[in-house]
Amino acid sequence: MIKKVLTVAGSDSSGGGGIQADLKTFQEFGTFGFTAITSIVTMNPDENWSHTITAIDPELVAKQLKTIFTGEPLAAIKTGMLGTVGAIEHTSYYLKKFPLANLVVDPVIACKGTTELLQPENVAAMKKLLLPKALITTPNLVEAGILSELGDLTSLADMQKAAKIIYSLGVKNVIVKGGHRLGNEKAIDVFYDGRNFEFLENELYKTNFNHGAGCTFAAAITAALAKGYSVAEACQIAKKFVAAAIKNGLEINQFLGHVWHGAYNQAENRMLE
Ligand code: PXL
Repeated sequence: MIKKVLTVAGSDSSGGGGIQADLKTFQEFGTFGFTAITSIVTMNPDENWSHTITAIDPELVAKQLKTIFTGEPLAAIKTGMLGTVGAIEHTSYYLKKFPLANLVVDPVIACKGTTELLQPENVAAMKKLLLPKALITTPNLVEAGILSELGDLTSLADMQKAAKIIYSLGVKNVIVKGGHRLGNEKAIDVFYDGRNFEFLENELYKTNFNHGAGCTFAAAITAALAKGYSVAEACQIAKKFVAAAIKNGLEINQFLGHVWHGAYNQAENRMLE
């Protein structure tokens, strides 16, 4: 039976991040994707691609969840941009009613191209209602700085410190993504399971076509968990998957370029175009 996987997240109208990244990634992993849309992000080419986030009414989020949680249980759930405290509360209700081990919380606190941070009350609700139920959370450097309340993180030691603090919020595993912001030669992530640290390394690709990388990474972890991989294995697989997606990034328009979610499975086929 194909594994059912859900993303509770925002819609990225530009197609590279958010639920679009999640569904494309779920499909590449051979899982069956469901979506509960919490917000819609639009970009304005007349204002240098400035982002606007429009939240969906929490009652409509609840209706989507009710639809999705009918029938065979889900194998894994990912949360991304959550829009409102109401959406977080409804998601938490369904996680209580239908407990599952494979919850991945991608703590989307800001997206590239906007200085608008997720409201502090959303961060508080995510910490209280979602992180304690999660198998893993996947903050980038900025998000890890906010969740840990350590502020700017500039070294691997800082990332380890933040991972420990975030772990203490009740999540079973933490992976802090160093990415290009760490300013290292390599793309290094710090994985912490409450006992040991592991460093996941990959070549750092010099590209601007990397929109959607974070969502794609967390979606790949979610799909790999659904397929039965351990959380450590899922992170390794996701790292390779997103590295291929970044390496094969695509220019979308004059403002941005996306990772290509199909690259891991299909990169060679592009040569035939
Ligand atoms: O990359 C973070 C992100 C997450 N979710 C949605 C987004 C973005 C960035 O644009 O649009 C819906």
